[in-house]
Amino acid sequence: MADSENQKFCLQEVLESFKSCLSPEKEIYIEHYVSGWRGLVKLLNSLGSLFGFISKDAVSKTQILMNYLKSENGPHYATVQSMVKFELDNELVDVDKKGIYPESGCRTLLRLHRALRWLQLFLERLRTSKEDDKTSVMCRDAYNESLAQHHPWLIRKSAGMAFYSLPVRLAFFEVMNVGTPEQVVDVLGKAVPLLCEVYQITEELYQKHNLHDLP
Ligand code: 1PW
Repeated sequence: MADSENQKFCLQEVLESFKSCLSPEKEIYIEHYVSGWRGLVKLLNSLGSLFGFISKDAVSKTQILMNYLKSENGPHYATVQSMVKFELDNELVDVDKKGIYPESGCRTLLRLHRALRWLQLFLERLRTSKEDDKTSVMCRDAYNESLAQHHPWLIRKSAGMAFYSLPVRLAFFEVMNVGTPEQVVDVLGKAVPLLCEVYQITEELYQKHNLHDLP
């Protein structure tokens, strides 16, 4: 595991990465998208061993995208938009569900994109939560509303077990590493709309190119 993934999570840092993600033309830079996810991996790693399988998957998907960025085709992977164009133009995507390209950039990013929706729903619940609200319930409800629909039974069960082990609300706020609970709520108020915007742009792009069912 890279050193950076052992470092402490900081919500502000993730916010900065997702902020840098958007170009003035609202294209999404993959490098910053990935670094936002690398920040989130630090959060997952601080949540204990039950989150290990979740963190591992996020690491492997970010690694696939980084490898494309560093490859000779790197410039085509600068933004999500250019990646979609490049992979579609060169028939590097399983649009007809044949499963020939199980590691295409488009299908890999689709998984992270779905997970981003989960995160967005969870953080919004956290932001508006009351003192006695349970993080496990917020996380589970957000998961059931989003990512769970794409997961088989075994993963849903494992995820459900991991959620039970989440720290209680105030301890979770401390994990966010931005100061008092009021400051956490404040940063969440900036982070959630940003995640929402990045999510929405990707969602529309995938809809336009009919990429939502990539195997
Ligand atoms: C408390 C903070 C919550 C942060 C949520 C972000 C975690 C997102 C990763 C979820 C991974 C769950 C376990 C892995 C499942 C994979 O099978 C699945 N990956 C995802 C991201 O949904 C599908 O990938 P695959 O098997 O088609 O390559």
